[in-house]
Amino acid sequence: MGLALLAVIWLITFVSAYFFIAKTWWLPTGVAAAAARIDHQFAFTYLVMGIVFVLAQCSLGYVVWKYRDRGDASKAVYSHGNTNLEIVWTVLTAILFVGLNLMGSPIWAAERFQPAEEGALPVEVTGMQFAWYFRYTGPDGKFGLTSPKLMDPSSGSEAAIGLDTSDPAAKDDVVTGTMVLPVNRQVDLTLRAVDVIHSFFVPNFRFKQDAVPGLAIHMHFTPNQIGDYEIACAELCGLGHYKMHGVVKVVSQEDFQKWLTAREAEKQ
Ligand SMILES: [Cu+2]
Repeated sequence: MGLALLAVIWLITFVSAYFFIAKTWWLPTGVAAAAARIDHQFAFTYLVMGIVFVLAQCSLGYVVWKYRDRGDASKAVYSHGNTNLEIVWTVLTAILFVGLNLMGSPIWAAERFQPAEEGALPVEVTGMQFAWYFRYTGPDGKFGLTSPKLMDPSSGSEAAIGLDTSDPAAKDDVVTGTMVLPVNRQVDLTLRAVDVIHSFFVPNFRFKQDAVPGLAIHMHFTPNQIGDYEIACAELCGLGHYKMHGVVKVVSQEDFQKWLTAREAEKQ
């Protein structure tokens, strides 16, 4: 019986480790400037945790087999365990977790806390049950005012995000249901939410950030490959959460300018 348990534990360990080593289900292609560093950190975390997992499960199987019932069972006694050993593995675990955090956080912090570079494209993303809207400043380079009082999600588009059309700066703002971005230009993102917390997640950009009602959250990233990529909501935000997704089209600088000029012309 002890041997059978050892075999089952080792089998589960090796089979589950195989799927990660073979990358059966893995991340989609990374197409943003920070993607390589994020992937490197991700792979490193998996490698370290994978080694810990395999070692721990192998020792578990071994111990289960070693202390199997040999038919000469003596009475089991309770022991408090080994305090020194407990201190050692708690400290090691703490160092590991804090260390991985310290290694990874600068990548995220650079996108979150450093200001966007000069010439970055300002785009505002608004999440609501259950859609995403994207706003561009128009020729004046400024976002117009919005107001929670004017928000009317059932009307969609400008009314949904509460655009105050009496504000001169709002007159040329372009609001769309599809996100279009120029390749190799930094995007200065502002994230907002109308009703509940949503999470703007573009797996290909390795970008995920919550959109919180009442907050305007700034982040920036740089897409570096032309193509269509999926936007998902990564926060369980209600019954329609599963269908809250959109598309981000990364196009050439010229195509982007053409598209934006056409949208701006529609506003005239
Ligand atoms: Cu959502």
